[in-house]
Amino acid sequence: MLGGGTGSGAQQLPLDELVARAQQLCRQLGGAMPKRQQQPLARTAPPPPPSKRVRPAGGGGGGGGGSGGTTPSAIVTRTLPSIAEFKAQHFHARCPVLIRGAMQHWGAMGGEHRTHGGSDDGEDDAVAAGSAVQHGGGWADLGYLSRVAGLRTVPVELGSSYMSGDWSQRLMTFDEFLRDHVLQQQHQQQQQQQQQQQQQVTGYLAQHQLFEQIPELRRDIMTPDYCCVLDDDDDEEGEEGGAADDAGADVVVNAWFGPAGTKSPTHHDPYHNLLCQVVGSKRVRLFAPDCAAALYCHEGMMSNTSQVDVDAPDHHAFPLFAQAPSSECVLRSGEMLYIPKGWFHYVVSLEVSFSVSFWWR
Ligand SMILES: O=C(O)CCC(=O)C(=O)O
Repeated sequence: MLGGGTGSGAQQLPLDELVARAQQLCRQLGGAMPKRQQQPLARTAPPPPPSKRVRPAGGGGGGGGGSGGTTPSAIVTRTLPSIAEFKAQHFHARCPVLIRGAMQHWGAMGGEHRTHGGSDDGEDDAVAAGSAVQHGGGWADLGYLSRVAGLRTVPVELGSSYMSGDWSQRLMTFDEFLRDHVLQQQHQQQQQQQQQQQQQVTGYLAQHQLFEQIPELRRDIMTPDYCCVLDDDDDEEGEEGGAADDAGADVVVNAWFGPAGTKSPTHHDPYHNLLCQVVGSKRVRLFAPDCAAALYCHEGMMSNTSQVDVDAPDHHAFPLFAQAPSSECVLRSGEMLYIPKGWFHYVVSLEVSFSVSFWWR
């Protein structure tokens, strides 16, 4: 379906509606997202690209293997902790944890779960389109994603990172994104010897509420029960730390889909986060909130984002960084990482990667 075929899950929309929907999506992004700033789309054709994040002068860049700062420690790993364990040992303790064994039932993973989305949001359409589990391969099968989402318009970030000078954002169809930024890179990697150092612009479908836009894909994932754990002053969960019936009611769910080499600079968000890795893997480095001084955040709009490239730090400009303790993991398919509210995170994809983040307060 790449290159413009017709999928049963896709729709052709008039331009006006497309722009209106893009505006709505961007408003949703803006309402929930402190990290990436945005400007409204003009209601004219062709629409200018939405700008979720303000670009400061100068930029990030940066390279590969961990260097600088103290040597990161390993992030604690647990297999399917109970809600009570998660709450006491990680949520209240504000202690990151990598959780295994909590996603294999997702349709997106090729597992057997599909939520019952209710009668009015197209369950029958989704069945007709073929769910991930019916298809068997989950989201690792890009053909399935193309069939369900191929003709839909999505905002794609272009450039090495959202703080780099070359950063921009463009609306394109999901199929164009797959073809030009995901498959293209896989193809180049397979043919490395023929690669003429041709600079491929990194495209990242980042921090986008794709599942509001495409309910078929929402049915392939499940809000983790851990998201029902709240701070004691607004604790509404079930008795004895059990999951509340409306677990996930106020959870913001974002998609992060891209090739190897996408980079999210070190930043923090005002949400607890379960970053769930569906396809591929990412290297994630974490710094506690009390490292803020050593991370030299930008001033103004991007004051949640560090100026330090943690993989290639400038120790003269940022001398305190060398003392900042951090922890690190490679987050692999089927694993979720709990990032406590306010913790700084730096994320680099190691291969084609599709993650889903669940943010809650
Ligand atoms: O995966 C990424 O690139 C960044 C994820 C992130 O920043 C988040 O989930 O808040």
